[in-house]
Amino acid sequence: MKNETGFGTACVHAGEGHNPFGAHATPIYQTSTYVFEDTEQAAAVFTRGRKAGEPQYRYIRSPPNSPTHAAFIEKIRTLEEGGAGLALSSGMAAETAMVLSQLKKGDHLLSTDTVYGGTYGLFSSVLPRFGIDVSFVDTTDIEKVKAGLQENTRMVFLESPANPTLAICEIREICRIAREAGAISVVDNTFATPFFQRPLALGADAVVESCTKYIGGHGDLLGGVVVSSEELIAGMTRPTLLAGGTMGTHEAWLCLRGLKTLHIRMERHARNAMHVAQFLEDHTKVVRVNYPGLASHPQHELAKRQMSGFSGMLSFEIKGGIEAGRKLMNGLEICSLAVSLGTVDTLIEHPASMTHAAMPREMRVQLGITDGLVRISVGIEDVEDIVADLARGLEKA
Ligand code: LCS
Repeated sequence: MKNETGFGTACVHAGEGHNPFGAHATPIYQTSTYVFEDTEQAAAVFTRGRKAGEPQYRYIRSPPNSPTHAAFIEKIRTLEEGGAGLALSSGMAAETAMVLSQLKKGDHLLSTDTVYGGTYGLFSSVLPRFGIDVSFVDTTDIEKVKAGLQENTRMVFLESPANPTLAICEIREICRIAREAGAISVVDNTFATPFFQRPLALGADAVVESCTKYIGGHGDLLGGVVVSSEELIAGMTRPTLLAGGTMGTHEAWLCLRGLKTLHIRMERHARNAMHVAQFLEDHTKVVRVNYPGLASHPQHELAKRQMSGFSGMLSFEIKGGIEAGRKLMNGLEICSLAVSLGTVDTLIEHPASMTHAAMPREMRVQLGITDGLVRISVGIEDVEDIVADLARGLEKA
């Protein structure tokens, strides 16, 4: 579903307006429930809305939840070029809603091997308890994806760029192969955001995203979203409301506001990240930098084709392993030592002991998540200050 306006105009305007009293900003409808005039109206709202064609606001857990949620969903749906969406309480809740509603006992899920540690935990330790078979495959290699598909594969889950190695897989081709095999394809678009990558336009059936990151953008909320076709979202709505992981209203409003500046923030995140990546690549204490914008990235050409920019995340391997990494991370003043990502300020972390600690060590090492790997979510500060901070820290490492 192509946008009628430019991306930046959609960031600012999509979903906005239609507010009572001429309110300019969309209000926070801080209410749990909705009042009916009589039982007839109540019954009508449960089937079709207050008047024909109006949304069915009735209780906060039931999509469309509230007018604030609806405005946020309309904005993100427009940006991701999907037909409909659902707002969840976290990125993990969005993934859980996705798998709970689409998979059943006996089905197989094929997932990218390099995924966020929480995603790995959900897929590797929770789903098998419900009889869902899961395998983790190197999705940077199409042949391995083909070989990994099974008779009972019903979902292919991709994370690209992947957390924390920034590995990139060929979304269009994998989605095509998945469809041929009778599986739906889901892409975690958290790292790229719709500003740099639109998985639905590349052929994916659904997008999941942690709104905690770039969508909110300011590190002050927890949220998640699913965007897909109207049909798939209609099928997800009831299991999702029954599972209960709805986004809070204040969070929906923060996401709505955050998205208004997505295009501006992402440009600056990416520009700064490129600068930091180049600085690190030239530094004598750095062994390797993972950033899709560098010519040295193994899928740099694919990233150029598939994405319109390289976003703000990078990771690098420091000489001297974990000890050197500790000295670096403890010696910084502007960059904060913290998990999460996609915030206006720069965050630095150690995946092996923090975000990816739940992954078995052999698997981590095989995926390139070595003990000396450091991840940076490059913020929108003046890049000279970020680089100076890292330079000081690396001196101590
Ligand atoms: N998908 C990706 C790619 C993520 O990086 C995360 C969280 C999630 C999904 C889950 O989102 P949440 O439930 O936290 O909203 N990633 C984190 C990280 O790298 N550090 O802290 C959280």
